[in-house]
Amino acid sequence: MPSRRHFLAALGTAFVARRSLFTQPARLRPRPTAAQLAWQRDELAMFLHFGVNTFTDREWGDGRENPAIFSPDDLDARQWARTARDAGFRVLILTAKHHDGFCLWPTKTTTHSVASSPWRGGQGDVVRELVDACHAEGLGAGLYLSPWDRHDPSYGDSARYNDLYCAQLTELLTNYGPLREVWFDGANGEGPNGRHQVYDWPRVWGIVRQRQPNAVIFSDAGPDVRWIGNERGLAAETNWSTVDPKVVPYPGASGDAVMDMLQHGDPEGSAWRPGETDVSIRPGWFYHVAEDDHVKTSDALVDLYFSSVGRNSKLLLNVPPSPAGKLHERDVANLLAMRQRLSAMFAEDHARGRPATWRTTGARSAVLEIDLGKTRTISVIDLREDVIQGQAVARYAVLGSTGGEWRPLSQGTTIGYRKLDRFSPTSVRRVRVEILDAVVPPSRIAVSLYAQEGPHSSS
Ligand code: FUL
Repeated sequence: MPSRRHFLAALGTAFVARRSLFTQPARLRPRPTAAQLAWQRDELAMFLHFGVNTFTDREWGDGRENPAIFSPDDLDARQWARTARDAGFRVLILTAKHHDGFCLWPTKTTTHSVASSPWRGGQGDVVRELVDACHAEGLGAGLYLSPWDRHDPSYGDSARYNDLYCAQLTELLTNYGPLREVWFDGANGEGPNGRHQVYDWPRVWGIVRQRQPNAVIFSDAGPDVRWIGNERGLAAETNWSTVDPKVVPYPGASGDAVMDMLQHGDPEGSAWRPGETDVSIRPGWFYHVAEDDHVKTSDALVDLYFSSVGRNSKLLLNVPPSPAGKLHERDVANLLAMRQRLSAMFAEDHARGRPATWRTTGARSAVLEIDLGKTRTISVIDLREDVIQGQAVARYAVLGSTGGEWRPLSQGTTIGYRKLDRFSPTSVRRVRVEILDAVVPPSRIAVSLYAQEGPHSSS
């Protein structure tokens, strides 16, 4: 049993530790690396689930698929990349291998790949076509290599499979030029032989660092970018980019504390690890003809933008190619309509160039006030912290006035890279953003103000 003296000493240490966090100079707080910052500024990435499941109409293949079924007759990676670029996406991430173990590139590690398929006479390489298309359209490329492999007989023989997995990863990270993101999930089911596989994550991260030092590594457990904790496209209202790495020790860890950390982060966390929001434009991750009538509408896609990018996250939106090897026309149309709506909405910033004052009101509070010069109707506010300095704001309120009393427009907790609030259209001449609490003295925030639909909106 610890003595009372020990208990008080421990309490004292805890108190000092906590106090020192709040009095710590802002420069000691975690901050993003250049790669994490670039990742966040991209805002939108497109996920492409494509493989044998596209031809079997399944979500998870069992590893017994015959490579002969992989036969897209009109595969057009340029169409994927063009659509992504036109819709405002900056990066494409392809499932180089999903849980079924079928490799979309001609790997030397197994014959279970495109090399055994009739596509392009067995000479094709989807990863190469994706990377080339991204470069041609000025986009970045990323790859998802599922650790769970339901095909390979070595899966479950941990050391042997880890060698195979690392060899596959090394091929992908060596032969296709610079990648922007390497995507891992924690799925860890049984292999074909019913045995359990133990992954070697430190070795995997080490290979990425060595081969692609400028890429961010995504997994539940980071180390660069964390999962947001659901596949519905919802970052939490309170979303810190810092986490306590001990709470999510490895990809696929589960439990309430893990989910809480993934969704909210931790204001006192020691690691900068912002959340990525992955969701599909269709109910499934892979293409199913039966879901052609269930493609998310442009309104739903705009809502997803607000609930991810607009909550200090990044949107990784899955748009699965069809068996022909192309994005379906409905998905394309809805994506372009989403872009039109966002462009119209953000066309005119009523705060741009207007005089603004910033005044600190306490150790961890401040007020920003903007004079719009004339009365404007606004319904969207865009708040941004300078995250190069880290993340500080813990609570804020937005008010507007036409000259008389201040009326509340919106309120929230964290801001981070970008916080977007929508409210009913309101006429204002002055806008005030009150920073009510922060974990360190807050730096000046940036504010933009918009009407829901811009002046040139056609919809
Ligand atoms: C999960 C997988 O099990 C799903 O099939 C999908 O790939 C999703 C993005 O990640 O872990």
